[in-house]
Amino acid sequence: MSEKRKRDGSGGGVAIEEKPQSKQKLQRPRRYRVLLHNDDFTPREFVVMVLEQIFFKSESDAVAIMMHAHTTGFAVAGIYTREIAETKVEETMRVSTEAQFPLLCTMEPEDDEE
Ligand code: TYC
Repeated sequence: MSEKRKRDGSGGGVAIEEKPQSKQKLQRPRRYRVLLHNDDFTPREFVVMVLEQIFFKSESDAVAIMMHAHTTGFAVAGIYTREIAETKVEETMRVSTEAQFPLLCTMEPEDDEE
């Protein structure tokens, strides 16, 4: 990150604490959990296909994640920086809407504190 971006506050989504230069820490960009929610109608195979094709999971991981959502109500499909998480949510909602399934995909910050 450039000195200019630190001073003008345009940190591009990366939180920089206002501290004297010597104590400034580089902070990790915030990460987000992308969640797949269970429903009664989306076929299991479709959820597995989403996990393989959008989240790049192996078949065995995809089946395990799908079954976790199926039995507990939701599952973490992956953890990503904000823009990547947003894209995964958008792509998942696009394919499920196109296929006319009610599969719901959301995201939430990994660390809930400010
Ligand atoms: N519960 C669905 C069924 O029995 C399968 C399913 C699993 C749907 C996971 C959504 O996130 C989900 N066909």
